Amino acid sequence: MPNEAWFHRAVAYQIYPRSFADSDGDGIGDLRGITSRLDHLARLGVDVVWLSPIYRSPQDDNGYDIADYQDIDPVFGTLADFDELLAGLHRHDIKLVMDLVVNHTSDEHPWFVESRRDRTNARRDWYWWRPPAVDGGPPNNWRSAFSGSAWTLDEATGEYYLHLFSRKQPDLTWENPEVRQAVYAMMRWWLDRGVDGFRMDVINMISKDVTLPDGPVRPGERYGDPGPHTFCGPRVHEFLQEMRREVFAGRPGPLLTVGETPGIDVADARLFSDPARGELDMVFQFEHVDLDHDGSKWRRRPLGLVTLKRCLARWQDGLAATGWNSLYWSNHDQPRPVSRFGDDRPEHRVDSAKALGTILHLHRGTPYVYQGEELGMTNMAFRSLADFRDIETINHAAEALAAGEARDAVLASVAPASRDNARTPMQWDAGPHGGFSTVEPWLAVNPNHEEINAAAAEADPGSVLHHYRRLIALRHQDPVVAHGSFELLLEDDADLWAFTRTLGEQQLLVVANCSDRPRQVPFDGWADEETVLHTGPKGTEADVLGPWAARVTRRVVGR
Ligand code: TEU
Repeated sequence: MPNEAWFHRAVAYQIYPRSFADSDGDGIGDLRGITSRLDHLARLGVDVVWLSPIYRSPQDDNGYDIADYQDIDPVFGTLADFDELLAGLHRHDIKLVMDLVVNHTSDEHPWFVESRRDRTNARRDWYWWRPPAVDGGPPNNWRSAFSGSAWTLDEATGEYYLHLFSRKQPDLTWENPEVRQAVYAMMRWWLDRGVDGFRMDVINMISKDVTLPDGPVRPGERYGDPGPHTFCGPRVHEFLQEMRREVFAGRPGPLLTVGETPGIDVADARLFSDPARGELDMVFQFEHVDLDHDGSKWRRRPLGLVTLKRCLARWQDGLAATGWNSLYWSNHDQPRPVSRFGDDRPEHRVDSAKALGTILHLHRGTPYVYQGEELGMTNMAFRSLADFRDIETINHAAEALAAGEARDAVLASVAPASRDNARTPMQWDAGPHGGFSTVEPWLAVNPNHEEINAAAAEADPGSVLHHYRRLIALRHQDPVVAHGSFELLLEDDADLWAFTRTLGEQQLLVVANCSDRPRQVPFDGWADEETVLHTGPKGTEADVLGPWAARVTRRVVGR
C-alpha cells in the first residue's frame, strides 16, 4: 500500500472547550467538564481529540490569542485538570492534539509587552514593527481578517505593528530564529507532558513576503487582501521542515501534525503533506467551505451539488498518490453543516445529517467530527445583533453599520455565516441550558435542544449519533474505506452524490440522494448488491432512494 499511516484509519473529534461542558457553574465550558463527558467520546469511537485553545488568554478571540503558552486559562481550569483529562483520554485510547497558535500571540503575552516597550529592546523584532507610511497611515493596505486595517499604531513608540487578525493578536516574526526556537521549546514541553501532536492554526501564514507589498483591492473596498503575500510565503516549507527536525524527530510516536491551511490549492497540499518532505501529516484546507462565499463570507451565493462534489473529487484525485487531507464539514469557524449543506427542516434534518456524514466518512482522508455534528445540531436563529459574541461577527457588523447598512440587512447577512452558529453550547439533554451548564451560558443554548440533544439521540437507534458510530466503526474495520482509491460517478447529476472506493477486488459504492425528492439510482444491479449501510427513507421501488437517503453497497470487481 503506498503511503500508509495509522491516521488513515483514524477519526478525530474537535472540542471547543468554551462550549462543551461547564463543570463549575460559571456558564463557560472547562477541562473538568470535558473529563466528565469522556464516555460520549469513547462510545462514539473516535481516535483523536483536537482541543481548541485552553491556554492563558485574555479571550479576545476565545483563546486564539495566547498570553502564556505553558499555562491553562483559569476559566478552563488548571494544569492538574489538564493532566487528568489527558490521562482520561489515554485510558480510552484516545490521543490528544493541542491547538498550536503561533502565527501570533496575544498583545498581553510577555514577548509582546516587552517588544512594544521601546524601539531598541531585544524582542522588538519578534513582531512586525514598521514606521508609518508618508501620510502617517499604516505601512500597507492589508485588511485584518477581523475588519479594519491589519496594522495598529503604537502611540508610545510611533510605529505600527501587524495583526492579520484582531489588534490583540500581533503576528510573530518567524524570520527571527529566536522566535522559532522559543516556539519549538514550548512544543517539546507539551510533548514531554504527554500530548500526541498539534493542530497548527493558520500555519501557512507564518512566512510572509518581507517586503510587505500592498494586496489587491476589490471594487468598492478600502483595504487590500493580504492573502497573496501571507499565504505560503517563501520560507513556509523551510520553517515546517525545521520544526519537524527540532520538535518531532526521534520521538516515540505515533504523533499527529495537522496544518490549518486556508487559501492553499492541491499542489500546495502535496508539498505540505508529502511524507518524504517531512513537514505535516495532513492539511486542513478550505476550498469546499469557501465555495458559497461571494468574495466575502458575509455575501453568499447558491452552491449547487455539482460544484461541491467536484471540488471534493478534485482533492481526492490530487492527493491520490502523494499527501493527505482532512475531511470536514464543520469546525468552530463554520456554520452548522446540516443547515448549510443539508436541510435542517424538521422532516429532513436527521436524514440529511446522516447523508452528509456518510458522504464525508466514505471519502479518503481523515474525518474530523466537530462537537454537536454527531447530533445533527443546527444553526441558531439569531434575532438581534446583540446575540453575537464572536469578535469577527461583532467587528464586521460594526463596520457595516458604520458604512450605513441597515440593521436588519446586517443581521440577515451575519446570522447564517457567523462563527457563533458553531459555538452555541453542546446540547446534552432537554433540561435547562441543554445540560451544558446550571446557569445562563456565555452564548445562549439553541432552543431546539429540547428536541436535539445527546440523551435523546442515545435513546433513538435511528439518530444521527448512532449513525456516526457506525461510520467511525466502518473506517476502523474496512480497509477499503481507509485506503481504497476514489472515483466520482454521475458527475453532472444535481441530486445524487455517487462514488466508488476500490481496493483490490473489493469495491464500495456510495450513493446519496441530496434532495428532498425520491430519486431513481441508474446503476445496473445496484438494488441487489450487499448493503453495508443504509440511511433515510427507502424508496417505493428497490432502485429508488428516498429524500436524503444514502446507501453504501459492497461488490467484488475484476482486477
Ligand atoms: O482561523 C483561521 C482562518 O482562516 C480564519 O480566518 C477563518 O477563515 C475565519 O475564522 C472564518 O471566518 C483560525 C482559527 O480557527 C480561528 O478560530 C481564529 O480566529 C484564527 O485562526 C486566528 O487565530
